[in-house]
Amino acid sequence: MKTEKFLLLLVLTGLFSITVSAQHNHAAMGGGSSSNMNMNMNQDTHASMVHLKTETLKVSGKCQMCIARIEKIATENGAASADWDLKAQMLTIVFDPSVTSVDNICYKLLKAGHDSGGIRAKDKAYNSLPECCKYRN
Ligand SMILES: [Cu+2]
Repeated sequence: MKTEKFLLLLVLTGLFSITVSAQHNHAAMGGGSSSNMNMNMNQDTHASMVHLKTETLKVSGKCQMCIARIEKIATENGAASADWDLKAQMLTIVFDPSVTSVDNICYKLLKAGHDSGGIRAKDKAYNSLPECCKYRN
């Protein structure tokens, strides 16, 4: 009887410790997968921070010099890339919204004399453009 009780106790203790270690492993696995989730979330956040936006706005100009000037103004004011289509009078900019904005680039183009984003450049700015660049009739 005594030996049987002892063996039973031994078996129960053994089972108990197995159960505990199983739960412990489960908890460790749970912790592991949640930290993976955190890593993924961090990666997503990081990806959105460097996510580039592409916008197109109407910019008035006339010649090759305008192409160079307009694109230079855009890139000097934070655009990752800029492409002004002379025929379409449209500027396409690729930029990081945490670095610059359409409004910022638009404002700088207006100051240089180019009507931009539906806003007319001030006469003083327009008159400062070289003769070949004067796009108004
Ligand atoms: Cu020009």
